[in-house]
Amino acid sequence: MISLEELQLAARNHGMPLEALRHPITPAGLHYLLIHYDIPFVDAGAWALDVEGAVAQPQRLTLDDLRAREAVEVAVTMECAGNGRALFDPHVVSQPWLRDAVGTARWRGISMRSVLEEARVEDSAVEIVFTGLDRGIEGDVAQEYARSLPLEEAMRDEVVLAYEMNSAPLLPQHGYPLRLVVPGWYGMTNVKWLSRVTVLAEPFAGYQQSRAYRMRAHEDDDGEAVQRMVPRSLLVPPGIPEFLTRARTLRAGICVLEGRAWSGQAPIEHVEISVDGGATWEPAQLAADDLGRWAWRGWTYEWEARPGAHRVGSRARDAVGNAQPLAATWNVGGYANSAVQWVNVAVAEFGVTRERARSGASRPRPARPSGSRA
Ligand SMILES: Nc1nc2c(c(=O)[nH]1)N[C@H]1C(S)=C(S)[C@@H](COP(=O)(O)O)O[C@H]1N2
Ligand SMILES: [Mo]
Repeated sequence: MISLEELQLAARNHGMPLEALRHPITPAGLHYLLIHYDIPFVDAGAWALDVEGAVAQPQRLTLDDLRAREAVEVAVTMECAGNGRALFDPHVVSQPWLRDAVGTARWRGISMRSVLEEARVEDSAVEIVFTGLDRGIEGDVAQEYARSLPLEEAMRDEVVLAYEMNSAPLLPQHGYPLRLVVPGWYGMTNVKWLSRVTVLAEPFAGYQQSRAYRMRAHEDDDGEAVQRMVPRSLLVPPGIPEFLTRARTLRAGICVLEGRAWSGQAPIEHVEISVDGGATWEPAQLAADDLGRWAWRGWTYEWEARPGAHRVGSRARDAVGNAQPLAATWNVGGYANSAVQWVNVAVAEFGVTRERARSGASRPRPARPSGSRA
């Protein structure tokens, strides 16, 4: 089961409540959070970004310098590579995500390429390392959080050094004053509290690159680097939840199931729905993709919910044929568990709200077991 240490992580690093899938752009306070160490306290007046290494023209850029440049904005769905980890069996000890480590924001800042062009990257360059201000110890290694990108990825049009999230300065927990945003890649790539950009003539071998974030079948396996998000769809759990178990109850009749789907590999092409635990599947209706290529795509499905017990789920496929699996492949780090989300729904003729409204007011409140107190 989950230890107190994992609970300690889970209480700091919260997910996005799935009902917030209704928002095309996730309000900042509902966006998921993942912070390996501590949130640094940054004095933006004293802060500057250093661009150094294999460049002809090293740069030191203040926040005012960055804000004075041409701005770009992109809506991006970000998902932690560990999303779904707690659903793996055998259990993987780390941040115990269920499925809610995702969110979509509008990130505004300057294009990464413009910074690299100004610094005049040397011909020897192969990778760019992004280093945050936060420090900690992980796998016995004291480190600053740092991740690299191949040069050609860093030069992509839509890669942004962002100083705003949803039209406001970054919140401390999301990387104030500046973070990297790499659309399509898993969350760990998007280095927060950015302090240095270092151009390297050889591949980066830092902890978060060479030890963490690799798809390893067993402890001695070197594995493949985790990079782009695999397809996933999530649905807004229908009906109302029971407080403790979160089991869902829905009133019989037409229920429009809704959710969103995304893939870092290619655009979402198809979402299908099952209301019988996977025995049969029907296509969902895809919404217009007005947030652009790098954000999730909404979908709906009209369900005529009949009384009884149902198991509802959605499955996404992208334009290069990657499909969401019914069961994901276990790996040491517990990454990329994009297995279909099944929601058990009890459909009742009248629903429970009506029952409560009729009987709740006049009766004395029954004593509740302590487990159900907020
Ligand atoms: N400097 C720094 N950047 C970081 C992290 C971190 O711990 N330190 N966490 C990474 C991980 S694992 C994820 S999933 C995303 C989470 O971004 P968010 O908290 O803004 O949603 O930030 C990434 N960037
Ligand atoms: Mo993450």
